[in-house]
Amino acid sequence: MESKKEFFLECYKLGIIKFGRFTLKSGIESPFYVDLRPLASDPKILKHLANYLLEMLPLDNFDLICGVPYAALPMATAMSLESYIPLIIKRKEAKDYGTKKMIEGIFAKGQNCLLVEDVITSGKSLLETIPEIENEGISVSDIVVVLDRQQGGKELLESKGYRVHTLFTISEVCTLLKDEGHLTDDEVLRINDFLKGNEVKFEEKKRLSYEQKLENAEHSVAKRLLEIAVEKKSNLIASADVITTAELLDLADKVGPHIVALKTHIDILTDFDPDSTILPLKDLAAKHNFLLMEDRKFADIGSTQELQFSYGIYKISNWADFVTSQVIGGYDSLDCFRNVGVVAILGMSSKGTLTDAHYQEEALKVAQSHPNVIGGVSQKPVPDELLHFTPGVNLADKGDGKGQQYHTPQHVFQNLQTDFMIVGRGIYRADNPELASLTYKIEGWNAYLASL
Ligand code: BMP
Repeated sequence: MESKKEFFLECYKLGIIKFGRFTLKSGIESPFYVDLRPLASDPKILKHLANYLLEMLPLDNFDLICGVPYAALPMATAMSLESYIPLIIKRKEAKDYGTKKMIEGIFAKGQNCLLVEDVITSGKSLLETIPEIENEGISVSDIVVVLDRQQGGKELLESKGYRVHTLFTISEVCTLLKDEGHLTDDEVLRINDFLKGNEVKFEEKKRLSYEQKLENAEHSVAKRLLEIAVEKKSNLIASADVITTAELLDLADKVGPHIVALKTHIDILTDFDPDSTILPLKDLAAKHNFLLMEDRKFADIGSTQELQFSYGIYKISNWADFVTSQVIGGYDSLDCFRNVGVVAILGMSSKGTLTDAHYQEEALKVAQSHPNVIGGVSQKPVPDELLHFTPGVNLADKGDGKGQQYHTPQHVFQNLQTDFMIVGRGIYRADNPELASLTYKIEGWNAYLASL
């Protein structure tokens, strides 16, 4: 086997430790996050790990091996296969039917069991697990742990008389990663501070400017939007939720000079006609230099979306620069939006929206990985590589009585770190939409500058 150091670096490549800013279950902010589950995805590493753990132990002492669910289960299984010590499985909850057993497998009272754990932090979860095994008449003398986070767990268990064997400690791992250039001195200092029990100060993450986003942007539509923002000093998208072509074109002409994009719901027009609606709209977009964003919120399988995008009377693919899409149809459902940018709906502005934290996390993964996606509609910060669009902005109102929830430009730029605010009724319902769009443009730009 390679050296322990080389072995750790192999494990590290699987993404088992991340450094940055993480909120732990307890609410404490931690400068690192450990998840050893990926180790089971590489059979060679898992086998080596089992052997490293076994090497540290007085194997003759043990009649049984048991992993603490779930992360340590494959580790305990691999150790059992390598050592021929029989495995037992501890359930997380007793079965509510049949035998109500907590421990599965063949064992006898009086046998001694080696307990396997992936990570030890405070030791509290081990102290809950051990009695459940001991209640079956099995004794526990030793615990073997892959990584000790050095937050008192080992000491706590040793004070109760258990022997705790740890393969790696977090300090040892940090030194190793620093030597290999994966961690800076500052990060190591912060981690050491955290391990000493001090509250760690994280630098407030700065939002990126449009120029910085432009440097990183890959999609041509994202680039054009950012270029227009810089040129016009505007981050305003006007939502033209009007129902006649005349109103749409009138609004587009009035607000055009102040916006980066005009957002349409083309299917609410009562008199849509490709020639008299779309051709003049495209002319106005060219005249005032803004993009067309069709807020179709596609939400179907890829094949149907493809038809909705290119056929029917609206033929959105012929004229929209970018479209909104739910990502509920999954990654492949976005493939059909070739040549346009997609703004993924990650979280909605309306009260009681079903886009909860879990949905947003999963939707974000799709958005971040799909090359057609330029950004997301969201009511919370999104990763830097995506453009962030936020509707629900109004200077006068808090809501519309129909579920819409409004915030100010200050809030969305400062707290949500949005890139583009979307304003509908605040502009098209104003007595003077042109003036209103200018006011929102200035408010939005100042709020953006203040948030930098
Ligand atoms: P208004 O500013 O009048 O509330 O309009 C908001 C616009 O943004 C509407 O066109 C709406 O469809 C859209 N929108 C939203 O309000 N919340 C979302 O989460 C997503 C949206 O696209």
